[in-house]
Amino acid sequence: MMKLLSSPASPYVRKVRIVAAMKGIADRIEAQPTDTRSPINEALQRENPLSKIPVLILDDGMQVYDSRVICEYLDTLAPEPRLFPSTGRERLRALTLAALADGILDAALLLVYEKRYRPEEKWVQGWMDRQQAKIDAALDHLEKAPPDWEAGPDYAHVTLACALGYLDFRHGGAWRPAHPKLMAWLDRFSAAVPAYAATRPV
Ligand SMILES: N[C@@H](CCC(=O)N[C@@H](CS)C(=O)NCC(=O)O)C(=O)O
Repeated sequence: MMKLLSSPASPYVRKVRIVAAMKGIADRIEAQPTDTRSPINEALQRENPLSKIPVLILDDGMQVYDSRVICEYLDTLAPEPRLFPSTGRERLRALTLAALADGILDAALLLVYEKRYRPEEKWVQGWMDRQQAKIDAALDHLEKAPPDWEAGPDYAHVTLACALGYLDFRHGGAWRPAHPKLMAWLDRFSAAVPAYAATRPV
């Protein structure tokens, strides 16, 4: 049995859980609740020196991170559905969209960490505005032409859905009114991938 160092609130862990469900291999992975808030969690640091989750621990003890690498590994464990296009422009398109969605997530997480780990008198508004501007520009770009899929959603779509889900969870869904096409896109994704609703963060 593989182990996944996890938290139900983590959007990066959510990506992995959705991919595992889509590949039909969720029962081969045991979630191991992992604390990332304490100043140092030595057990986590031993598995990943960056002290970040998710970490997938393979049956032979090998540690795999980060979420993209884990998802790409899981994609090799069952043939269908193919979640990472193997070559060419399709692969480039998927990885670039996934990088954009991960970038939204990274900026949204930094905004949460600014408030969680720094005292209020040290919050830097200009820096927070800078992160928010990245999120807003990425969403505006995606709103012009939300990414479609043919056979079914792939890894990039999973990543975007998790980014939007995190904006709902930690940022009050403030992205929604200005992005109606993306809202409809997320509804379509959710209908196509039941694991999305099943992994709603708590
Ligand atoms: N690029 C990483 C990001 C992982 C990440 O930042 N995870 C957060 C939880 S949502 C974490 O472990 N944070 C603890 C920390 O940064 O100290 C991935 O895709 O897995």
